[in-house]
Amino acid sequence: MLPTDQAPPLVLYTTDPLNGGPRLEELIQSFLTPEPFFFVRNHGTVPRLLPATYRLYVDGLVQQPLDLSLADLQAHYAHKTVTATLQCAGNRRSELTQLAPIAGEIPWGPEAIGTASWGGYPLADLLADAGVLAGANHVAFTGLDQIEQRGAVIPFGASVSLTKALSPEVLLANTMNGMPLSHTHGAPLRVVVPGYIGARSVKWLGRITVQDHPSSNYYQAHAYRRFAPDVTPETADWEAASVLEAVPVNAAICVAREFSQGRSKWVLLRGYALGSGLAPMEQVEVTADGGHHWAPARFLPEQAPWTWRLWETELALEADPNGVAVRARDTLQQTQSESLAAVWNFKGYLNNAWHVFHRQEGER
Ligand SMILES: Nc1nc2c(c(=O)[nH]1)N[C@H]1C(S)=C(S)[C@@H](COP(=O)(O)O)O[C@H]1N2
Ligand SMILES: [Mo]
Repeated sequence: MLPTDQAPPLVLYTTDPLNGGPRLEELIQSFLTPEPFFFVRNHGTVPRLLPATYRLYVDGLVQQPLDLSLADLQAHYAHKTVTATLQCAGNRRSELTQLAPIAGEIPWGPEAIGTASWGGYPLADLLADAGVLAGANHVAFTGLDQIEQRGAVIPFGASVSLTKALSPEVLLANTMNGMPLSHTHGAPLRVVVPGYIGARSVKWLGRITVQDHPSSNYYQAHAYRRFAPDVTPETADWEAASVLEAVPVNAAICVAREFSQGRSKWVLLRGYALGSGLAPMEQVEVTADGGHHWAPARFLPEQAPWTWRLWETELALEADPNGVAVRARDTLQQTQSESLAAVWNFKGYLNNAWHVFHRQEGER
């Protein structure tokens, strides 16, 4: 393997569409993820939109449809900053494939996650200007990408409830960590929906539609659905399956570094923990014996309402750190499943079983 300072920041799964994430050690180097180390999840080719000709449309169940340039947005709306973690629904999918293969999906380790300070215009402010009409329940976002999907070319799209859309944390972002948004992360404008799966944070935003029903875009109506462990692609009832939305409590071990002190051997563990943002994280614990004994980890000081917490701890350990596991809990006492089998689903979404460290994964 190349030394880290010469290796590119992202390890790619596919190049077109561009999909990749950082090495785990680098993922948790800082509370805010530097843009080069922020995972990239694309369903199609990255569009390179020209700021000068870019328009954002707001339509549907509104009194006054809007047609805005970037200059209009800048002139009429307050620019705010929200620090938020984005996590792909497929984060930690690779562990699920230990139980059964998951075809046609990216085998993400725990690296499909990142935290940024996003700067942008509150969606609620645009909706207030447009005037939401009675009967509206959902706000749909349509991207300007062109994705080949089952013989057709479609944009990426998603929706959130009107209630979430009006929440102050939901932004139309044009900056990331104080820098202009990059093409790969959605320039010139993307949605950021803190607390929800990454797929709701539509990049290259072209249109916002206020409507009485959820988005009928393939990626919301069909793709990102949660099924019980016993459901197969053949038995799946797509319409009845629950829509993925808020992210569950989750944690991962990103670094396990062995060291000795005197005669005893230790391992330094570091990682991240997060929940939906509705409640702060309360505790992270690690176990070296399959869950019989748990030791608490220390949170690093930085925190914000919609972000992960980084944590670390040292464990006395004679054996190598393979098999050490982590679990987290929030102040509502929401926690994680012990077993992968309990959370297994054939699309491999939202794996939040206890994360068991394996050396290869940490070194990826
Ligand atoms: N237009 C568009 N928006 C998109 C996607 C996409 O393919 N096209 N991918 C989504 C998914 S599944 C995730 S997890 C996040 C990833 O954002 P990032 O690439 O900035 O990390 O973007 C979301 N927004
Ligand atoms: Mo995603």
